Amino acid sequence: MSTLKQLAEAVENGQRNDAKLRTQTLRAEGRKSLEIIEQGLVPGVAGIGEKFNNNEVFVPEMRIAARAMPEAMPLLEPLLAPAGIKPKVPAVIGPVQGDQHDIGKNLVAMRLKGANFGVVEVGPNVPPEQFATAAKEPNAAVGALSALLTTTMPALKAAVLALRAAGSTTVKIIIGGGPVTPGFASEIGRRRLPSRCGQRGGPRPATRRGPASSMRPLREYQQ
Ligand code: B12
Repeated sequence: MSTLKQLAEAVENGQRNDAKLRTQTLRAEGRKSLEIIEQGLVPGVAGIGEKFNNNEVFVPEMRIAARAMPEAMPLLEPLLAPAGIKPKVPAVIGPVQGDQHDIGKNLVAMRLKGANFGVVEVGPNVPPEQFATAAKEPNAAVGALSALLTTTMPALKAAVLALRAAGSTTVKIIIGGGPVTPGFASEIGRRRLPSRCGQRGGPRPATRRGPASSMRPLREYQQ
């Protein structure tokens, strides 16, 4: 028997093995993958962020807690992105230059895979030209970029410009990360994409015509 709260605490305290075991137990007890992520793993990471904010812990503790997440995620990913489905829309995703935060990016990548995108993951800390190179070969239709630091937000714009300069004028861009606001998105030229695009229920399978958008509560923007 394990609870989502106990899982969150295990992540927050950086207890990797415990986090993994609790994730396994919750799955075995019939909890849905998304429920485990959204109500167990993510609150655990948010909890350590709160403590960091209040100067109760410092970077080393935050780093230890962050490592608990990749222990648990591989147990859930196959359930969100079923095997044997040929991805329809190529997408490239990564945190921008100077940004090491990739937990949220990994979650978004999982959701994109689950919605039938062929996801190329790069980074973290991805220079603009690396985005362009990564997008070229699969002829990516979607560029998904993140910045978790106020100081790396300008790199979002540089990455978008690089993707466009590489010749992909039709690439759809979605950006995300804590400090990203609708105001910033329009400042760098994005048009806001409604969070669920009028859809009901879970992710819509991707089509060649563009990205599905149902990764609530992600902040999503499209140019
Ligand atoms: C874990 C963590 C770290 C880990 C990162 C490990 C890793 N592999 O990711 C480590 C310890 C390395 C770290 C380092 C630092 N961190 Co830090 N970190 C965090 C923390 C606690 C959690 C981030 C996280 O993973 N959250 C959980 C995920 C699920 O949420 P998320 O990332 O926001 O993702 C969601 C959305 O943003 C969005 N999203 C995310 N990515 C994408 C991508 C796309 C395409 C889209 C559409 C959406 C999207 O969807 C996700 C799901 O909803 C936050 C605090 C917080 N509460 O956010 C601080 C925080 C982001 N860090 C902060 C700081 C200051 C730092 C350091 C500078 C600390 C230091 N002095 O060294 C360094 C910077 C390192 C660097 N160069 O990047 C500050 C940033 C302040 C600011 N506004 O600039 C925060 C907010 C802490 C704080 N309260 O002060 N950090």
